[in-house]
Amino acid sequence: MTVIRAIAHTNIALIKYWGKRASDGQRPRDGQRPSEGQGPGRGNLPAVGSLSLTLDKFFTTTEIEPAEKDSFLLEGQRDNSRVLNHISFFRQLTGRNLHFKIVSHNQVPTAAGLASSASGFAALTIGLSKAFGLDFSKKELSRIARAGSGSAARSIFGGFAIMHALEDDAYAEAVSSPLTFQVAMIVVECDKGPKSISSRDAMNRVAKTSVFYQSFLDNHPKLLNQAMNAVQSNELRNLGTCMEQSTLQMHATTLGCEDPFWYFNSTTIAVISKVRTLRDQGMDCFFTMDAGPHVKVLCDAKDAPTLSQLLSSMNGVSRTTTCFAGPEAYLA
Ligand code: 2P0
Repeated sequence: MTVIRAIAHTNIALIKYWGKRASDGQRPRDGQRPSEGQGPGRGNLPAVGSLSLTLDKFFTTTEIEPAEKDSFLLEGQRDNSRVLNHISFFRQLTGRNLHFKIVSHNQVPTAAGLASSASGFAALTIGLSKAFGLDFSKKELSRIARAGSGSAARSIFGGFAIMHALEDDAYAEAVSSPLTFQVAMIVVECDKGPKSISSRDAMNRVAKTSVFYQSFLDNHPKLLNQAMNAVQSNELRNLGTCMEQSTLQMHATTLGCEDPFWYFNSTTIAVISKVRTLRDQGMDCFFTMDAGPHVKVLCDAKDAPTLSQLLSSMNGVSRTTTCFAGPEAYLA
């Protein structure tokens, strides 16, 4: 077997996945661990659906070749039990006792709230699928990617993708929309270095102790539905409004924990304020944040050069990257 090379692009959730489904379909109770690592259909089920945009500029490249035993290097560093579990899952699925050397590179700051696990597990999933001689549908690939990392299910697809969170299953599918080719997303880096609390740890803390988590769950279906309608009917403003509500509701949950925490820093707040001011002045631009201090600004593609210039000159902003809709995951 020659080396298999898989590439997947990162995605940013416009409507956020935040928290995992407990085995009984309720939020986890004290002391109850969410199910994880059990493979498609069962492991790592999100508590809510989500809607995302895959980006062109940030991606993971993963090379897979046969070996005596499994190994995984990310940017030259030995890593990570979740990846090794993913290989084991494919062995169990196929009954084939194959082992691989896997080497990944991120064209995205690793673990900085810019969704490197999404592109990482999507690339790994399509690469391993090929390595084990499987021919899965995209829906099935997205299910398997999800077991590795929830957001990875959406990176199997290009453009907009919706993640369906069912009672005992979850997978993503593509959403076609004229907006795919009309929007840009400016990634505004507001800090350097890795995030302080991983999203997995954060979600678990929120689900167990946040007084605001149930409100987040209760309001989520309506928001997802409105955002889907906006994407399908080509309404950037409605989409942007739902997107901002979703991110603020997600971040509010961290403030409601017994041991509160937050991902914002002063630059994050300044950038959000600037986006709101520009909107008041007539520009269609909308913010979102994930499990890190960076801000992603959704806008009309024609406004991206002006907006990027305005945001990159702000104090504390280390870099801006203007992204457009990216492709589905593929073998190169
Ligand atoms: C999202 N995030 O929808 C949300 C919004 C971060 C904030 O999915 O535990 O790395 O591997 O399933 O996918 C990041 O969490 O979590 C994430 P796991 P993941 O994009």
